[in-house]
Amino acid sequence: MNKPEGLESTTHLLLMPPQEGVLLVQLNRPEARNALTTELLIQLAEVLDQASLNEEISAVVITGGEKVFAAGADLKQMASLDMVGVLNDTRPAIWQKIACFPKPLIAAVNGFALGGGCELAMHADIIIAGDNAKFGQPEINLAIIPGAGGTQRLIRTVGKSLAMKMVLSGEFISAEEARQSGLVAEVTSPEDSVSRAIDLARVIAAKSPLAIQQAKDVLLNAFETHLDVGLQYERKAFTVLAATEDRNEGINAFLEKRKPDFKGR
Ligand code: DAK
Repeated sequence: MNKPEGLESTTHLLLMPPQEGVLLVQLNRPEARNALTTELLIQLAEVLDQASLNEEISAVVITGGEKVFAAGADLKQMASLDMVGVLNDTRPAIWQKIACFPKPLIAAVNGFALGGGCELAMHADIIIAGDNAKFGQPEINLAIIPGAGGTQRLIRTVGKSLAMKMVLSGEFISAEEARQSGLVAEVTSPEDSVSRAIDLARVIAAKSPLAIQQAKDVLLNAFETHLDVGLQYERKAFTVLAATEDRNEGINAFLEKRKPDFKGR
């Protein structure tokens, strides 16, 4: 399959041509352990923006290197930012774009996911980790704190005690600890993490894109709201889906004992 228009590898990202609705994006700054420069983040946000508009893409897998997923914010860039520089920094807006990607995003993490690297993994909807993965928020060692949602997403995901331990001590957790705490969905061998993430993304890509979009939206909304409001939000989304062709197709296909053919309508 040819690469869809606008979806080409960039200086910091390698893109594999989408197959079965899944785009694979690999962070590609091995010389700097995939440290997240502003340029890299802009490129990632642009790729996700293109992917969100592209009907050939139903899900995205993001990965890094074999030994380092991403070493966090680029400290050479960060060193030059004073307080006014941080106040005027464009990166929060770029992170926000990544957070708003409406299609499923799966991270396949091998090796270190540190600081902004751990935060990037937490922007994914699902994390598959190689058993050599290490997750950490070591910003405290630099006399700073996480700045791309690390404090907020970590505590909501792993709970207070572990989040406090990671953020206050800078200590890393293993892939298995990350799985036990709910940060990671599955642990595989390092060689298998990307293929497992792609397989899972393909399973998701075969569903109705409308139902997937609504499910992701409603699930993420649970972080933002009280249970009663979240339940109302779920009901509205459920109601909206009742008006789709895909929903009729899904139920009819089950009753007629055949595979559904979802059209995204
Ligand atoms: N930035 C820049 N360069 C880095 C880097 C980083 N984060 N991490 C590694 N490198 C560079 C090293 O400087 C070295 O470059 P050269 O000396 O060759 O020029 C090269 O990559 C290889 O590094 P190592 O020799 O250290 O490689 P190892 O394989 O031995 O170790 C490592 C890999 C990932 C364990 C280690 O490199 C490491 O500990 N790196 C730093 C991890 C870290 O402290 N990360 C937290 C960064 S702070 C915000 C958004 C986000 C953030 C803040 C604000 N806003 C929107 C407000 C996030 C902050 C952070 O992430």
